[in-house]
Amino acid sequence: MHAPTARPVLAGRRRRILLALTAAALPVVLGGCQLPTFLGFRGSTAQGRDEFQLYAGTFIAAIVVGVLVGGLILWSVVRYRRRSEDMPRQFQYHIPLEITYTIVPVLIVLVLFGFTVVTENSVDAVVSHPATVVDVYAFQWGWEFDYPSHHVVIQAGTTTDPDPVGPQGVSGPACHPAQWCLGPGLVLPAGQTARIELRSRDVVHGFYVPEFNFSRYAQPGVLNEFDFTVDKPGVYRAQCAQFCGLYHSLMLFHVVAMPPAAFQAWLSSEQSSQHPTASSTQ
Ligand SMILES: [Cu+2]
Repeated sequence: MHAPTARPVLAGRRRRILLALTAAALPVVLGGCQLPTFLGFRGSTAQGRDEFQLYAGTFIAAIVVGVLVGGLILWSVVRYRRRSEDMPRQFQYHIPLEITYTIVPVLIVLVLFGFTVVTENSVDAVVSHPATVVDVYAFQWGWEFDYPSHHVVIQAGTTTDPDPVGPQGVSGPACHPAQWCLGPGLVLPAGQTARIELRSRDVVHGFYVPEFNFSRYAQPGVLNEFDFTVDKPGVYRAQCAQFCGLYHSLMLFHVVAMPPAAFQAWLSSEQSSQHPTASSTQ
């Protein structure tokens, strides 16, 4: 039985703990600072940023649940530690409590599921008029990037080119530092929406661009379509993420996002260098 004066003391302590927690959380919430990355990428595309929001939100929810559960466990261990040989009060038929801890996790899962569906829909959405369309083919062991509107083909296989440093079709300042330029370059216009049409020529491969928070299977007989809207010009490392045989680990590529004008200039120069006779007769 509690003494009648214990309640205000407990309430005061609870208020102080709540104030301390609020004070600790306020700088993060109101400070205008960015969320931590939680060991992930913020996403360098419009789609990748949506993924990051979902990932960060899920991570924060997990931290809140973890701290709450861990705190309650610690509190009950200390508060209700053994003090005598008497049997403590039993609560196994506390129906309201049991209903609460059944419903709350179900609600958490439903909320996370809802956010996941909304995010997946926005990431999978394709625009009706992309700025460019690239046919991407994965094969053992390399990548091919076709720009059908300009008949430009960029291809490199790591078995035929044992030193894949240096992209085909991309050179100069876009390719620094060189170690980020492994494999062939998938060149896209920055700030515009590009459509990728992904296929495999043989086995299942994985098209993975870590900084885009994006991975998709390249499956034989299946066309996977998706859009990228890369935020800024830059070079983004990428690789096959599905074990596909002997040289899987060398199946690297990279995405080069260029300002739209530079992208068009690159496309035109590739077109004239790959089809010199066609361009001379135009
Ligand atoms: Cu692979």
